[in-house]
Amino acid sequence: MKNKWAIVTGASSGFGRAIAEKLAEDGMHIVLTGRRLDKLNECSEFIQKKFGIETKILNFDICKWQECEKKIGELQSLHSQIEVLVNNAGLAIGVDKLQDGKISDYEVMIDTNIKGLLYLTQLVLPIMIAKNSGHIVNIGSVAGRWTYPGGAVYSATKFAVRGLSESLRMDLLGKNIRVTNIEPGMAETEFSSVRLGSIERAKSVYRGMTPLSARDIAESVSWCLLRPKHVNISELVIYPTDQVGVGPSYTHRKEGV
Ligand code: NDP
Ligand code: 8X3
Repeated sequence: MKNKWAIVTGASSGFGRAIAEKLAEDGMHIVLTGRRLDKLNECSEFIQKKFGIETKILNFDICKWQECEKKIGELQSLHSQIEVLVNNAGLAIGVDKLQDGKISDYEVMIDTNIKGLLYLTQLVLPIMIAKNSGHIVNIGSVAGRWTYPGGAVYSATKFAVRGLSESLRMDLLGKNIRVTNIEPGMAETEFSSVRLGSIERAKSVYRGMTPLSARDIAESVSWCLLRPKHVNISELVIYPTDQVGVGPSYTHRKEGV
């Protein structure tokens, strides 16, 4: 992985930040993407200093095709070294039942989790195909396998990530490009604050249980990337030990906490 570049979307927080750090630790140079420039700058400085690797920041909204096209176009000089795309940027908004939710929230989830992932993949694939080498890691979710009340549209977007990952692996047969779908359960990042709109409400999601950490997922991404080139880890479902399914009834919580 030395002298190779990885593009990590949503590197301004949570999994993306931890993945950027772990891949930098593995010796990769990192393209950091996201909308919050201050957070990307902070991550960039931190990993450059700590691991002595190079970074490039692409500050854009993944929902906007023209911004994606323009920003990925800035990577021309790195084409021969781009080996990895981690499609991580994503979010859930709200926990309303389908009939009660807002169309605008549904659109944001679909635009980010499906269309954004598709845009970046479409833009980066020709670079990988041209050099007959690459690895695309999609961050799906256990919600892409099992659903729960109030999770319809988020779940649907992650089912789409699973479908796209499966199809892409088939379309790329013979091109020496690996495709991995990582499907985490509950992990404490900014995910629940974004979804529920408050840090206090987010805290209650993890009350009395031990969630996954962003580092847990970053280490799994690194492990998949570091398998020999003939080994493609197609899917990884990763639950915290205290969670065995999606939805409240499948989470173990300590009494009185
Ligand atoms: P965070 O909220 O901590 O991080 C989400 C990241 O996505 C941020 O860096 C954010 O950057 C980026 N992002 C969101 N919208 C956009 C956009 N329009 N354009 C560019 N970047 C965007 O959550 P997580 O780290 O937990 O989430 C990462 C992925 O993991 C998501 O796909 C999520 O669905 C998935 N996941 C999370 C789980 C969890 O329990 N935490 C479990 C399973 C899957 P910025 O705001 O700066 O643009
Ligand atoms: C989110 C996973 O279990 O919190 O992608 O719904 S879960």
